[in-house]
Amino acid sequence: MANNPSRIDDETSGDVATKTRPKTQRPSLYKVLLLNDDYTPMEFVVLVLQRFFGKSAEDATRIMLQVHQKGVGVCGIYTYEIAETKVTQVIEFARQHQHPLQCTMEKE
Ligand code: TYC
Repeated sequence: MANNPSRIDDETSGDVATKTRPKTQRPSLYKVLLLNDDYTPMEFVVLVLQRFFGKSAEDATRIMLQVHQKGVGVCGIYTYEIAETKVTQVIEFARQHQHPLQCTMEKE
């Protein structure tokens, strides 16, 4: 009998109300780094930073000069697979143009 107050529902008696709070994990991030060398033209490095990392001419020039002076510089910070793709694209583009430019990634 649906409305009988003395009847204990077999389906729900003993159930405990719970509220699940889904744990979302943020992915690890990786810095993509450009390395200095003595042969790659400065204009080529600026082009790489604009083409593959979406930098303005000004930002690209600033990052290129930092790499030139300090030996290494950060092009961008990405999740693993995006960072890996950028590294591959840069190395392949440099290889096609016969420049020794090197690019690598490092966990943040
Ligand atoms: N050092 C290079 C030159 O004098 C320029 C350069 C800058 C090369 C940054 C690589 O990642 C680099 N032509």
